[in-house]
Amino acid sequence: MLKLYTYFRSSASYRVRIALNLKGLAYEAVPVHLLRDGGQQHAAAFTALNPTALVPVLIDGAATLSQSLAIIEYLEETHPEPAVLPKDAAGRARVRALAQTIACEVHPLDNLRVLRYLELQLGVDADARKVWYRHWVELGFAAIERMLVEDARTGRFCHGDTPTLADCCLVPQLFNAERFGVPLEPYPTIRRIGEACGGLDPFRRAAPQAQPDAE
Ligand SMILES: N[C@@H](CCC(=O)N[C@@H](CS)C(=O)NCC(=O)O)C(=O)O
Repeated sequence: MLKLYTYFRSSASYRVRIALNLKGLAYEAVPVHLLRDGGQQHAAAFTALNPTALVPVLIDGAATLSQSLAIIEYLEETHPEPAVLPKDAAGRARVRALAQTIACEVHPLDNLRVLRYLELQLGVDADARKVWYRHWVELGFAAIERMLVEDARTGRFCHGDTPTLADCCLVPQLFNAERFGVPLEPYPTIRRIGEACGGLDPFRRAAPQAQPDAE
């Protein structure tokens, strides 16, 4: 059986949980507590699997995979249906661009280790860290809102009427934004898509509060 090293609140793990559920793939969840014991992602047993000390990691037989987008693309190649990437090259590029706007432009700046570095190494206080967090989410969400509104390929979901890799990334980022109190009024399309996804069982079962390690 597939094995996923995950943390309930990790949005990169949440992306992979959604994709696994959309594809109907059963997996064993192995919790990695990102705060306990100084962060279990730094334990030698975990960095042997992923030297970057980040979750998620997916184990599929002899294959040990890291990076959520690479993992989801792997799942797409090994279990093509139901697809989370469109059939046409331009559609795939659009979905990947939406996904990477979140995974490459927003999320890395607001990751736990970045916030901790601001706090512990640079002495940035809690209010300023919140301003930092919001800034990168707002910049990314403003761009994504436009990418969605200004493109006729946006449907019930980010691209058409079935969930794609873009929705796998958008929903966890939306969850994080709400958790950090980012005002979401300026992003009606993102909110509408978030609600559409929230109505689907694969998304509900992937949510942080539905995880065995939820606190
Ligand atoms: N680009 C990576 C990001 C992975 C990542 O940042 N994971 C976070 C949780 S969402 C993590 O493990 N953080 C641990 C830390 O910051 O020490 C991916 O998409 O898998």
